[in-house]
Amino acid sequence: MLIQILTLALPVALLTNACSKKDHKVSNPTAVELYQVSITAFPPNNAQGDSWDSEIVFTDPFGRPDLHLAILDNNWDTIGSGSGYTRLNANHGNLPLSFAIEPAATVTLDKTISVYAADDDEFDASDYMGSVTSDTLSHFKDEQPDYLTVSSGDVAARLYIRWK
Ligand SMILES: [Ca+2]
Ligand SMILES: [Ca+2]
Repeated sequence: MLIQILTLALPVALLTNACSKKDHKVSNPTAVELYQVSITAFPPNNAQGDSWDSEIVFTDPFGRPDLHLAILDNNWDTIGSGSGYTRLNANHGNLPLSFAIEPAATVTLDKTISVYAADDDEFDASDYMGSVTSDTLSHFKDEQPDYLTVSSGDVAARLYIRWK
């Protein structure tokens, strides 16, 4: 419960803090550079309520997920990806999980940013976990926050951006 409260309270505190840094604002921004994604929540089990991987795999008897991301804009173009995580603890003890986006993705303000999360599988197609999508980036150009908080269903993330 304590972790849940901290997860809810922290973004509000940081966002408020970001608002006060007026000296860092870009005049007439035209794009953002997405350089990091932090996953703050993802579903503990698949849609059938089972662990993400078969428990008969001898290298991982607990069926822990292998979390991988794809970053898309609203034209469905892939604009970036991050290195993945293999065999995460089923208890989510490692959240938030940070993914460096390299090279950083430049996204113009008329677009949205979507993050697709999946359990990567060695021998068949990845298992879809969920996705989150930001508002159109121009909605944030006056405030110019350091990151956007996005959530949908069991997936939540922060999108860390630089204004350009
Ligand atoms: Ca799987
Ligand atoms: Ca897997």
